[in-house]
Amino acid sequence: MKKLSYLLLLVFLSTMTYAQKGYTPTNENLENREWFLDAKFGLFIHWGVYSIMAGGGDSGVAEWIMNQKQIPIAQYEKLPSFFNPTNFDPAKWVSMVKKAGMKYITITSKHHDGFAMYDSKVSDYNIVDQTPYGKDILKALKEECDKQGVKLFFYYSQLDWRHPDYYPRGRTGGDYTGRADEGNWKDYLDYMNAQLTELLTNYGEVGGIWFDGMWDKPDANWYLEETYSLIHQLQPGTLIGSNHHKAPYPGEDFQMFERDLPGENTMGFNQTGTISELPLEMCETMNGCWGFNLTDTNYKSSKQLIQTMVKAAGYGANFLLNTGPMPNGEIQPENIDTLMIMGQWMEQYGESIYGTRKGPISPSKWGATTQKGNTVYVHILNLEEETLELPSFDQKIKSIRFFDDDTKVKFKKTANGVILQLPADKRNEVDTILKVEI
Ligand code: JFZ
Repeated sequence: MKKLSYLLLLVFLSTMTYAQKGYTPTNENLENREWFLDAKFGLFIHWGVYSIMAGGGDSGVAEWIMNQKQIPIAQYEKLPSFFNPTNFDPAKWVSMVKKAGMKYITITSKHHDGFAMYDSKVSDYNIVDQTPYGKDILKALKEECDKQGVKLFFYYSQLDWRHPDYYPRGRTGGDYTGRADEGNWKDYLDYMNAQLTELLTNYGEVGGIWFDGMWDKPDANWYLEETYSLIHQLQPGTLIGSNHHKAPYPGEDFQMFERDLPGENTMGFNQTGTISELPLEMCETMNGCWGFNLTDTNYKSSKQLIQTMVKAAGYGANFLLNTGPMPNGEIQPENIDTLMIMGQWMEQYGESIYGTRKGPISPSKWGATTQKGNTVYVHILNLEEETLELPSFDQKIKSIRFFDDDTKVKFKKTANGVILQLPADKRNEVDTILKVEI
């Protein structure tokens, strides 16, 4: 008897620590991971009632406005009645995504403010019940994605600034919200699981769930085992990823990096430095904000974004590029312009990105490499000199050609590898791509 209860305790403890312990992805899930690895480029969408505030004149504020400006729940709850995106045209959004060369969309189903952008039955704090618009935008978007062959992923915030049972509170969503100092954590998790069940039941095939917010309560027990196995039971093929900035937990199917290349930590978010064997994804903003901001015009150039995408691919990582749609339902014209330039680039050079894996030489200052079969693509992004020495590959080099005009690259063997001749007139301002046959 004693032995049995000890065993049960052990089982209990191990589920706490190990998330979805003993998780073996199904074949369908593994196939989706391959699809994900091939896809390389997706659109991140941060859209919610916070978009109406447009940052409130502060260039550093968007979807966090409730917390940053300490808006009590009772006041914030007025926002949904102003949300009426009459120009929302999912066909337009998805066509834009396709033209940009993107293969999937990850959209906020619920952000930290707790507002569901879909028809949730377990909470009336949602777009259908609370806004004059009254329609389920996730449903409309999913239908259009299915039509045009784009996969849809749902961002879901585990952190919730409004739910009374999100208690004890974490680092954010404190006293200003006006919530009582009580609540039942398990009830909150049940609520979250019920919302996830809705998302995985009512919207057909879901590409993935992109979790965020665990970092708000790093020491809490999130009972990941329950949540992850629920998701994989409902849809075994759905890819789970979480923005917890730690090494992946069992049950997760991909690893993400926020606003940094894998292994880098320029933003201070990615402290573990661990790069796992799972498929990787890096997310990035076009200006400095995720949600729509009227005054942040600090847009990254298409050149900069293409180069980051190429470097991400050099790590084998996808590039999830964000836009924050306006409250009228349209995408900012500046963002559309950038996406169209990236799409043209992908149309011309996609061969060196889609379907590739990381190349034999790790990304460094001068650029990155990708590989598909016997072809290695050398991407020269940043190089003043007209020569470049590459370390030797495992396999013998048969030929090296410039991607742009298919002419041969002159090279000399050295003790360490090869020295390439890269004359100025053969260089491409964004990315000089060499096709190396091995
Ligand atoms: C998170 C969200 O907070 C943000 O709104 C956006 O959705 C982004 C994609 O993900 O960003 C974070 C997450 C954690 C920290 C900061 C920003 N953190 O731990 O400081």
